Amino acid sequence: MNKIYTHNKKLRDWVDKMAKLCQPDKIVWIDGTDEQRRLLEREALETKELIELDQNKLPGCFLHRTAFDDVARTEHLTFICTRRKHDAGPNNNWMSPGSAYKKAREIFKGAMAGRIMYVIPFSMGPVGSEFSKIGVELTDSRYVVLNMMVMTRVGTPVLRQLEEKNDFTKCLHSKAQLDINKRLILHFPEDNTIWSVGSGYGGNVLLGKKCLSLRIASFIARKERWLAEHMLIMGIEEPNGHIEYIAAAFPSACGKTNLAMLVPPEGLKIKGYRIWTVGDDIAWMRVDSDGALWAINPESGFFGVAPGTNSKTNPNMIDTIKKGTIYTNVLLKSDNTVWWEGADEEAPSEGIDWQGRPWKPGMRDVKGNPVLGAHPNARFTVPIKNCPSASFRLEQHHGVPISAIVFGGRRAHVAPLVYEAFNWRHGVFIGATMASERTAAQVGEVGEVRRDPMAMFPFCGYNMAHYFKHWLNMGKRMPKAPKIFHVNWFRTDERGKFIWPGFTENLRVLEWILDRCNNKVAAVKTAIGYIPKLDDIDMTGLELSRDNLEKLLEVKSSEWFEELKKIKKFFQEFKKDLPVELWEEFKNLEKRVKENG
Ligand code: GTP
Ligand code: SPV
Ligand code: MN
Repeated sequence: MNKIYTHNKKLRDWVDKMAKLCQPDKIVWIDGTDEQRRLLEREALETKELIELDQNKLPGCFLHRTAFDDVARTEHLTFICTRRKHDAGPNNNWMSPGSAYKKAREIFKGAMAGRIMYVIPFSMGPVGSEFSKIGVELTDSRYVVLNMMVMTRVGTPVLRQLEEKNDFTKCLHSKAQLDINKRLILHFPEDNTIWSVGSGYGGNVLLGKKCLSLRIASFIARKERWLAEHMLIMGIEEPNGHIEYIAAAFPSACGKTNLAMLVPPEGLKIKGYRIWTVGDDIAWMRVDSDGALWAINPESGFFGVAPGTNSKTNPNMIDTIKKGTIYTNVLLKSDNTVWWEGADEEAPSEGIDWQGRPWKPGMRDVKGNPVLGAHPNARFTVPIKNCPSASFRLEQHHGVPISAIVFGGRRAHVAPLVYEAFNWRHGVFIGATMASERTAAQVGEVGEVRRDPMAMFPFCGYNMAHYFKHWLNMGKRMPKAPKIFHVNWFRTDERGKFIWPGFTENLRVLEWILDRCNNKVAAVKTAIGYIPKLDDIDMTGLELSRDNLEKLLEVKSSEWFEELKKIKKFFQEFKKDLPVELWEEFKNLEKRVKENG
């Protein structure tokens, strides 16, 4: 064992106990220094966990390939292990803590033999902020250590915090055999513990992210009366220099990263907007003494979707990932740089695909489907500070005040481009009834519409009916509650093509949202909420017919009747736990849709 850097007995005892179980050859404490990171990189190159990219073109950049069946979060293997099943709710897979520990212990037993166990002390949120939470992850994966060093604040400063308090999330991870049949992602909110085994992929193993910052944190947040959400946070600097912040919840791979760092479109540039990125995935939000909602991003890096990222869709990200980036499951070009579907350049004439096989454009598999160079859920890990639009308030312990909460989904039909809730309670209903087409971010059928309340369905660490109640209560405690909106960039026409150009152009919709927050424009009342008057969306420089804009904002009663049926079915799953306020909102919506015919 290398030097123990802590006097914290609870931490030392736990590390010892887990080492006895996993039987590593050695224990290494992560101090978070550049020196240690470089050593880990060198070792990872030797073991082939990482491939070195061209260090002139892409300094500090590496490529990692996962196992072919370990490419996304495995929700069916993810469990909330509370003593009572009811506390996990119908939204979660549940296992009793006793049987979960027992099952996983069998897989962890001796799993680190021949390997090193790394001890990663990490802070979610600025070190020392009273809003931050500390975790310690034990892992036998260098890839995990290197990713955690980007995504969270790690090392000695965090251990120093732990000298004074005993409160940390115990996170145990082992790749074990990377066997999908022996893979478990277990959360024990009552023990402040996470056990993940058998995977080496992103959200399954970077335990500070979805496991701690959403599933465990949401459980804690309900008790401590704050919100842990799957939301981006961005600042929109108005021409007069004033910055308004919004938080937006879209399901996985539905556009958070892209929106959080957008560059204003040509037509609006003259107005002088500037975007500041605070976060692209997770927001922790509290009611402050001023009665407003304040948010921090607990992470310090992006773990973003590569395919589709190019200098048109996301120029800031293209700048961000030129250095210090770990690429996962993208295509390796013969010049030792990387490529993915939807990158700036045409497909290279040859390369090595995400599974490590020789690749050429136009290749087809046995079923006749195109063979992709990069996996659709290929990602990059990169520090936020690389981003040209990184907010200057990232390290501020207090975060930023939120003017608007924006919910959004990927819906070919039903949901219009944008609408506004009548009030907080109605806004909670809109969030609770969100739905979206499945993406490649989780294992399962892509395209299928599923309910994904507040984009938190896979991440709420307790009974979602209680989560809805918590949201309703939060509104009552906030004299200056943000306004709530819903957006949908993904409406399609008869031919299945997106009507709205999206990406940079989304600022036009945010502009309306802020105008509404500042009572600058009136709106049209519809059955589902307020929608913009056509002339209130600034279309300068955008070629989109008025006809199409009308189509984007259309609220079709026939579609909403169908939607109501689905919402009812979804709500019924929560039985008596569903807050009556949401059933009231349901009835109100039903009535309004009927009145509209
Ligand atoms: P997670 O990291 O999984 O939580 O996802 P995310 O919400 O941050 O998604 P991201 O911004 O990475 O976007 C995922 C996919 O959506 C990419 O393929 C984007 O190209 C696409 N996308 C993002 N914004 C838009 C948009 O405005 N319009 C359209 N049509 N596609 C978009
Ligand atoms: C998501 O799936 O929402 C992500 C990526 O942000 S992962 O970290 O794998 O959860
Ligand atoms: Mn996410």
